[in-house]
Amino acid sequence: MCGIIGIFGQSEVNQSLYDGLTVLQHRGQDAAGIVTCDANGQLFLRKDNGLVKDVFRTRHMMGLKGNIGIGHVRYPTAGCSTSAEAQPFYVNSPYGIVLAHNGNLTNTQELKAALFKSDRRHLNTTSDSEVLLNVLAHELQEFHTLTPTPADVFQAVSEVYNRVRGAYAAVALVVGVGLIAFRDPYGIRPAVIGKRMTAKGEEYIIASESVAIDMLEFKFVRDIAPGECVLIDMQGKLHTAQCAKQTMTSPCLFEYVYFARPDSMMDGISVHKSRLRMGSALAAKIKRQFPNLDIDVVMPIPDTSRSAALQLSIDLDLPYSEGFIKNRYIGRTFIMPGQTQRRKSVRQKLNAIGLEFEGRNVLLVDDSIVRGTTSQQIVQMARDAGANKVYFASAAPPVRYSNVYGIDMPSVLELVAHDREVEEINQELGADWLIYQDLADLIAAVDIKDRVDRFDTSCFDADYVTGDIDTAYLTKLHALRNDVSKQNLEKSNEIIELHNTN
Ligand code: PIN
Repeated sequence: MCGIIGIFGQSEVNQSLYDGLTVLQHRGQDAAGIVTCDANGQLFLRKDNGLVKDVFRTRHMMGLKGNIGIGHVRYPTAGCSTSAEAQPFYVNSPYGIVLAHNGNLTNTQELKAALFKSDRRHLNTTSDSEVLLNVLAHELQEFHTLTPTPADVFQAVSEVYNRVRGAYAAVALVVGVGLIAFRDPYGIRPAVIGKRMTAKGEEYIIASESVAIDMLEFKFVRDIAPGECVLIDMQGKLHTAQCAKQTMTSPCLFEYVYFARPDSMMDGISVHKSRLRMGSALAAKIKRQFPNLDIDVVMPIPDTSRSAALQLSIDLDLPYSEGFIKNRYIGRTFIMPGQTQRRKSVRQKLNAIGLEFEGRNVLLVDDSIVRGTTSQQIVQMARDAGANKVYFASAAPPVRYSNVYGIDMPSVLELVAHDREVEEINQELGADWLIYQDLADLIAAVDIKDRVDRFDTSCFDADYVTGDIDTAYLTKLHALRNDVSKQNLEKSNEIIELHNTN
């Protein structure tokens, strides 16, 4: 998963892009990058591995000149951990284009072959963003014009939609043409537009989440529609068009469960409110299944699950307490490569307040259970802290299948719920009792006002909305995502980096 931002300003945009990336940092902590473009059409790029605050120093910021720019924060995905694969990517022809994207393409191999054989384009990394950029560049090149019109841009993006499968929300800057953004025909990954008026004229922002719009004091305009393309031309004029033949609003359900910031609105839905409703739905299920359950206190596992846990405690009329304290200065366990590192980091990340646990029956609430390794250790920590009974509730249903649309989940065999029933999962976690949200309840909790056609629910039910995911694809993905292959890849990347520095 990644975060994208693009700004068309009336003055220098480097600071705003930087600030915007810091509020999108939760979408990816692996690498960051910004490209700006000045009035002469010169592009300035800074990208590297690391957090936004570490990648950009004053000297880099000074060099990022110009009133238009795009930025990116990257989440580590298999095959993508060297700084050469940080985004945005650049191609010089036609015009000079840079692009950053969030998502995952599902026909990358086919596209790579076509780019080489038919389009005569060279790819220098394994990143699918470079693939997407080259498809867009090729389609723009087909017009053989020095001054493409908005209609040409929209036609090129239509061709991108014809060729590219999977999930993608992209921002691109085409020198002399403007700032472009587009979202795949299913709208799996999010993208929003904002606007503000200045003394010099209008400014526009495109971002993965509305929190960036709020923070930079733009006004939220709307979500980019699935299959839509947005162009802000060099005069600052906004052009939009529906460029895909068939579309469906089918956002990723996991964004609401865990990934997005609670203060964002996505496809017309408040992430925060959807999490409160997840808590209510879970409380109702607990009441139905275990009316006599002896819970003394409800505890969130910080941070994401707080909203659901709070609402759950209110609905069950039980005390809510924060028994785990999180060290704010280390990364999220979910994204850390390698099992050994992950195991160690749970203890580094959380500490239990003994007094909150001693002799009590605690209901721990988490947003989801993926590998189960963190949950298992947390249950043990609660016991070590003196809990009498430890119950566990997940605001999401069992995660049983691969995510192929840009959330870097492990191989299915590493998912604790894969091929296991709830009782077996509970045994793995070592809790006294485990309850999961039902998928139908989760969907109802998020889409209360019927804003979307459906959701991408594939990691819960293997229903892949793009219709192109077969066993062969999933087998290949499994080979890439298991921990052994990730570690090998990390090692080979280290070797590549060593070669580069020598
Ligand atoms: C983490 C949110 N959330 C916690 C991410 C752990 C699965 N994990 C998914 C639970 S935070 S495990 O609150 O945003 O920091 O099942 O893989 O062990």
